[in-house]
Amino acid sequence: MKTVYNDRHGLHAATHEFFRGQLVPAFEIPARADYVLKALKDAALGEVLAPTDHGLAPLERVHASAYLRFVQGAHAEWLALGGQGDAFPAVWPVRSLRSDVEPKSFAARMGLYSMDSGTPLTSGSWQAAYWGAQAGLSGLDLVLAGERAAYVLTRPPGHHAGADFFGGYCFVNNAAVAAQAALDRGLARVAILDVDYHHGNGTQAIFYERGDVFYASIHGDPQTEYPFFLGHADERGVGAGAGCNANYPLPAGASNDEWFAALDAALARLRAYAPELLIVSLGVDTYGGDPISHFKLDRREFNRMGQLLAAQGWPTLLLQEGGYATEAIGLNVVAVLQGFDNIEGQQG
Ligand code: SP5
Ligand code: ZN
Repeated sequence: MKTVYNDRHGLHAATHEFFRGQLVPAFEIPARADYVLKALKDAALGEVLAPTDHGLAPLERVHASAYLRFVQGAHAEWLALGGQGDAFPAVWPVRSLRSDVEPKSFAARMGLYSMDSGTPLTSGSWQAAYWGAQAGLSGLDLVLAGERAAYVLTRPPGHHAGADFFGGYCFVNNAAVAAQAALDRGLARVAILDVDYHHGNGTQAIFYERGDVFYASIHGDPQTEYPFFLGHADERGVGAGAGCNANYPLPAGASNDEWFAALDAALARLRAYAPELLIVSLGVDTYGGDPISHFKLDRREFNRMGQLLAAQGWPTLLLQEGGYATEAIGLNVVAVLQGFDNIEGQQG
């Protein structure tokens, strides 16, 4: 399988993030992608390509222009105000406060356009995230040109980013941008399967009222796991999107049998939807050794996951999301991709 590698990912390099009121070493770091790239090359998995530039327009199809403009200029604004290092939000327009007026204050706009304080906005966040979306679009080009599947190696991840907010280490929703671009290129039905440990609140919200994208997610129960405020089983879509959203929350500590039962159920829903393209939000923070997550998958299970995804027969775009056991992430991703490719070999 070919990989599109966002070679600008290292421009987003946070040192710290907030956790329980303290600055702790950042989890979402450049070494993550470096380890994956090394593992892909060691496994000789296929060609590694650079992204081509599709411009800002495909990002504006899912994100508010004012939000994209803000992220693009935010770190320079922060420095101009005397800020040092990475920028963090500290105040949010929660219930009863207005979010329809964009304040002049930088601190206020940081809050207006974010969902948490755990996402450092760095000098290179915009560049890295922009090129991540371009990598996703370039991977989509490969699949629409007839590749059975493509993998997009990028960071920061995307699935927590909403139409007009960042959070959960995410700034631009790569899966949503790619799904919308596929529709804009003439497809009628796209499925997004999100296997990251965390619910992809941004992706769900972007397509919640639409029937042309089916979002399915297996994740830690939001009662106890980030992002806490979305991802429950009773969220099924509304309006034209009614019945096109399926959440499979599992308790922290869930067994691998429970995880694969949820995958079976999610895939059955997707088969009934009959998508023309599958986009996989491929977080490998479901790994037993992940430092911030609580599922128990290992190499064997990642390989099986890849086989099951390939067995559906849909053109498939796999996009990197989370995974924070830095040294293991490369082998975990390769296990998924090898599982996918084996099935392809047996069928072909
Ligand atoms: C894309 C993705 O996987 N985003 C995850 C965002 C999680 N944000 C909350 C992180 C909480 C960190 N907890 C540290 C626990 C240390 N023992
Ligand atoms: Zn995650």
